[in-house]
Amino acid sequence: MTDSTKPVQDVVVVGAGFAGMYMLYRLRSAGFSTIVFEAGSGVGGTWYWNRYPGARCDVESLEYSYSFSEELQQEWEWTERYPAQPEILRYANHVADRFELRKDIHFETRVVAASFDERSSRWLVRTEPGGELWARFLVMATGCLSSANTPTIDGMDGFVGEIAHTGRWPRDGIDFCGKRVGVVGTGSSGVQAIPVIAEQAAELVVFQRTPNYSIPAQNGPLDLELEREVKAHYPEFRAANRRMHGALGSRFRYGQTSALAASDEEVQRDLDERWQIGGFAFIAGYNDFLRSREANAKAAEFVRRRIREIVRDPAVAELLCPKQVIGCKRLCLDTHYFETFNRPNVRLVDVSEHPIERLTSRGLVTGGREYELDVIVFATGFDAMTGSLTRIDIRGRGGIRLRDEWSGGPRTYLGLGVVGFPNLFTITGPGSPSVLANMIVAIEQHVDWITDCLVYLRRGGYASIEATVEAQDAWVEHVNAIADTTLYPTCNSWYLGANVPGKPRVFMPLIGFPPYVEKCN
Ligand code: N01
Repeated sequence: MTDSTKPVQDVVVVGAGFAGMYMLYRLRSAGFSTIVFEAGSGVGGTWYWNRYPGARCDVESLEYSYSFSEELQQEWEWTERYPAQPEILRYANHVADRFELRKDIHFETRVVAASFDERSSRWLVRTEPGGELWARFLVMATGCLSSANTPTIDGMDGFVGEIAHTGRWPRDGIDFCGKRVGVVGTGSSGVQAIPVIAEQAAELVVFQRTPNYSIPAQNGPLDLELEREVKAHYPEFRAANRRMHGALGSRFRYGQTSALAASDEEVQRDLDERWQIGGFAFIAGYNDFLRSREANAKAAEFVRRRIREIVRDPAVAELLCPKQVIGCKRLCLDTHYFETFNRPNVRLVDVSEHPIERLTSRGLVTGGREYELDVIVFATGFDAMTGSLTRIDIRGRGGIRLRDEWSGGPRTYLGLGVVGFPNLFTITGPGSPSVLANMIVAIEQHVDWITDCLVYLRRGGYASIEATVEAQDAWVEHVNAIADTTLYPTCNSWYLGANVPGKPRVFMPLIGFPPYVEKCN
């Protein structure tokens, strides 16, 4: 029963990243009393925590930004083709100031539990530092990649040097000058950090378990002519991107034919041009790179050839050549990643056969050998898509726990709602395009949907909303059926939860933004 001594809000939003900020803006404009809780001391979410050297968005600046305010998108000036973390964080702060969002955000306040009271149809939300309040609706804007995954390794407490995770980077940074540094992990974070750390450190040892495909970002100062052109037609540009499979990249050509129908020379020419252009469109020249192993092999072999051309030591080049299907783990974009392995101060250590055994006070042991280090950087990723939700003790009808309900993998309707958890919304939750789309576009679509839904409930005088079992079951089946038409499920990616020991292997995001939007309408 609702305790009348505790405050009641219309909505509590968890997280003040790009999702939480826009959710607050929309709810406030629609007249809902709203409080946002944020564990960090500032806005920005993923861009607040991921301050590692080289951190940069892989989506172009002109696209990785809010579209809801014409004034905002006209006045903000990006400096590079892809925005670096400090610039994105400045942008997030600018948005918070411009729309006066901070007054409803409680910083350094972590939501640790939320339970649904069936009699009042309200959520009791508990925070640390200690506090409780009631909310009619609870919106999780906790991000898809925000629960850091640090491996448990014997001896971690005894290492006398510094340890950092890329996703929880110290605010004051780390001075690598003159130091012996180890980086564990070669996903997007490692691929971005390694070239920058290599320039500063005395020695850098990269511990690689799986080599990754990486395409040159071809980053540089923002093309002012392009900026003028985009700003002159921003709404049309945004609309064109929303029609794209991944809600981005409309200014590039996306091929509609099979790579198997083209000659090898044609395919190579196309890949070569796209390698020069840089970015994710590399793999978009043909429509079956992620559907046919034979087609995929053409793009994969192209990248392996480039690696062998770039890396001078043939043994190192071979170690860097990925063997899995290209694109089924998230494609990386880089600035001089493979070139970095030509530096005399950089060494690559393969830990695929001999996992990291332990840390000692002086360093890291693998393959029976100790590597002495002053700093160890874990670029080991995240408990993606579910971790930031299941680490909160969320209890729905009859006290059921989200963590238990999802013990066999996440189950949602539209990635927005969960059976047994009325009045709970998950922005870019599992089962929605989220990480397979431009995140900001996916966020805006979800936030708009949730706002419309709450306005509808208010207008109709409804106290609660919940997905039905049938709708959720059908949705989970739909997400899996789409994934099974592609090569995505064929390798050990975080999309499948395969990076976290013991996590059920379930393909979590929905492939394809435009058909998803249609289903939501
Ligand atoms: O994490 P990852 P990430 N011993 O999971 C290795 C987004 N992002 O932080 O592949 C040794 O991709 C692991 O090896 P393996 C983007 O969506 C975006 O790099 O599991 N190694 C892998 O090499 C991205 O995909 C941007 O065999 C271990 C690495 O650590 C997502 O975040 C920038 C290990 C983890 O790679 C996650 O990227 C950065 C162990 N015990 C991130 N455990 C931009 O937009 C794990 N690994 C730019």
